[in-house]
Amino acid sequence: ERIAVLFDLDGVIVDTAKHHYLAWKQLAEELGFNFTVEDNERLKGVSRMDSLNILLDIGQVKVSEAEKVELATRKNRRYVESISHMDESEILPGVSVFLAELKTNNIPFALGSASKNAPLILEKIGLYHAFDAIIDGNSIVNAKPDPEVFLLGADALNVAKENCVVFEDAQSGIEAGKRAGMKVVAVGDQRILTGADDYIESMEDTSLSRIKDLFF
Ligand code: B16
Ligand code: MG
Repeated sequence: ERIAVLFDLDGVIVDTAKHHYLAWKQLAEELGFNFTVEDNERLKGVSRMDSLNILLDIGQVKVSEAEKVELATRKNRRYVESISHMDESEILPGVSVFLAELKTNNIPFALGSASKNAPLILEKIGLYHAFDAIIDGNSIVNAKPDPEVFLLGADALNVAKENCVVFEDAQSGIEAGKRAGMKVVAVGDQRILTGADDYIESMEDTSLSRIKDLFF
């Protein structure tokens, strides 16, 4: 039976959360309020516009739709500038070894990210051509926790959804994977993530034999 692996980007392949955080924090300060690292947890896996709405809610700030577009654009300009300096040294520990293991064993893998900047990030870290398919914020209508991003990934790889394993660091993404009918591995802090089929602290803690033993 053919199996496939679907990867979230931010928090699984690379840690872009800190770049997002600093760009959102600067925006919040310009709007006159503080934005903490804890607040930033709520934006993980969430689309750009939904993130802005959460941020404005935290600051109790009301703006027009046109201003929202301007604010999101301003944040993204800074975010893109800050990720433009990324390179392969920012690939998270364990990722390159695991991707090589999948390649060696002819297991196809795709990206399933909410980020519209995903192609740029993959380019910067030298992984753009490693993926068999890239599904990102530009390809989807419904953001996580909707399963769309992962279902499109399974389709692109032509693998049945029950034979797909999703790696996710965000609660919204774990939910998306489960709603897609897939196996989900939560990457990160076990105390804040729930509903997954396996929990690992870092990508160093997974392997093809582990997922085969657990799921297939
Ligand atoms: P952009 P993922 C998500 O990526 C991030 O976790 C989330 O914080 C961000 O708001 C979202 O992408 C949209 O990103 O503004 O670049 O389109 O975790 O789904 O890979
Ligand atoms: Mg993520």
